[in-house]
Amino acid sequence: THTVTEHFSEQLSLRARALLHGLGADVPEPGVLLARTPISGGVLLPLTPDTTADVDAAIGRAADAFESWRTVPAPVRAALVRRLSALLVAHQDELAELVTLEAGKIGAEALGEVQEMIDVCEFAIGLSRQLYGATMPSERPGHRLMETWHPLGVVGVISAFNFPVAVWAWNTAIALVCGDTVVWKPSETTPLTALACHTLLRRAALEVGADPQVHQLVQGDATVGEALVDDPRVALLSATGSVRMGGIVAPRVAARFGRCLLELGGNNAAIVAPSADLELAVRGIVFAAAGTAGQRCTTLRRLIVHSSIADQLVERLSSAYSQLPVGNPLDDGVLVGPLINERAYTAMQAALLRAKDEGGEIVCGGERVELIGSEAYYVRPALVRMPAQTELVREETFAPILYVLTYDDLDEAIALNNGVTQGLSSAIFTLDQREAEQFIAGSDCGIANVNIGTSGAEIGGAFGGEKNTGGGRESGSDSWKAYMRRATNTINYSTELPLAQGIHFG
Ligand code: UN1
Repeated sequence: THTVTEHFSEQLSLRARALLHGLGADVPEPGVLLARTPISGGVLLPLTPDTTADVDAAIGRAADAFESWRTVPAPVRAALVRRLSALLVAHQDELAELVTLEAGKIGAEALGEVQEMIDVCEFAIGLSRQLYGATMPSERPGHRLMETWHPLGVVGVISAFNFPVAVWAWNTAIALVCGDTVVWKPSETTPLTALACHTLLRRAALEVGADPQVHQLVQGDATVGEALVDDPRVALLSATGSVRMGGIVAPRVAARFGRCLLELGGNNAAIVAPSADLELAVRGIVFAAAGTAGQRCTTLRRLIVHSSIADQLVERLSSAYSQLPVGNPLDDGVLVGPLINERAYTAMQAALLRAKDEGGEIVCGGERVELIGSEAYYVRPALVRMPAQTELVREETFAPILYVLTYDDLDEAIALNNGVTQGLSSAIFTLDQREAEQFIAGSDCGIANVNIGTSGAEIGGAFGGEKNTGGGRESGSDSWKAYMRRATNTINYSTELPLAQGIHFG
């Protein structure tokens, strides 16, 4: 029998094919890698995964392409990124819709993700004329001491399902202007958006006369990623994903003295102080905690509220939560789309059970909403009061659960903020400048915000976190330095040969 859900899944599959066609990508060879949509749980398209031999060949092509790409002047390399940016502008709607189909993001967030790609392209274009090295005074007469930055080599990019296109763009736009070539292994959950990005970049390369081999796409499961991790031709491995994945990747890359750039889990907290503008805080909290169905690495997972306002804030939040439209992310007005898959749903339910065991009270949410068949996992975002920062609260569950804790003095709140192994993002809501500054100085995270939530960073800043989050920085500011190697140069323009440290030799 042909169910309504099956029929709907077929329509989504046809839509995915049409979008790929519009984006210029060929329908891939069918195989065992199944691109699914979390909207219905159905299959969009079957793809053929790459073998380790394919990965080896792709790294070889990227390594060969590097030999000439590194000699192209950086502002000329930027032409490729400029063309990519123009193609992204032209295809923003189609690519965003593909992100919605494959990752389940609502339209506004999917468009925002493509905007983030365009933004980082613009940043990289400007950066291509600003890969500055320092000069410093030499202690010797007739000498110049300086630093120059050089292309690094092949960059391996491993990305996650939740930002299937923006995180690739952060890495690739910067790596390309830095003179590197890229081999990308996307999440096996989002192979179609990856194919679309790869196609757009290849097209941009052909249109500006750049070598299309500067970018390689390899698709498949962990064995494909491992082939990148272990290959000595991959100079930098930039990986986004779980702490568990980073724990496997980092020592293997280190064992061959490769470089790693890690963006791992977050367990982000916001402190709400007595002086906070509660109306603004509620809006910031709801976007950060329930937006993207709780599936950002920057998602707000812990709320640390001053005990004098806790009841009032929880009430306002629970009323805001009850009005959140959960549903098909293709529909206008929906704010919370599906979880990525059954595993995410099971993990969420297990966490909620444990919360009760650990003395928690589920204020609202957490239940499944069966909207589109039995293989799609829609949930109401959960708000859970906890008596303390228990073991569960210290873990990252990649689902929309916000744990609420209380505090009495700010030092205690900052200690709670820092009392987890992850160190990505953090925030405080306060109108007291002294508290805001104490928090900025005291938070041990890579991101510390005031009067906005933990998620939704702009590309201009360096993005990343400390501790188990991995320590890497991507995107803006001087993150480009991770994608280049530095040489220190001493130039003698005198006729003498004075030695440093005043040494006389002979
Ligand atoms: C991620 O979830 O991996 O700050 C990245 C944000 C986005 C990026 C999140 N700009 O929420």
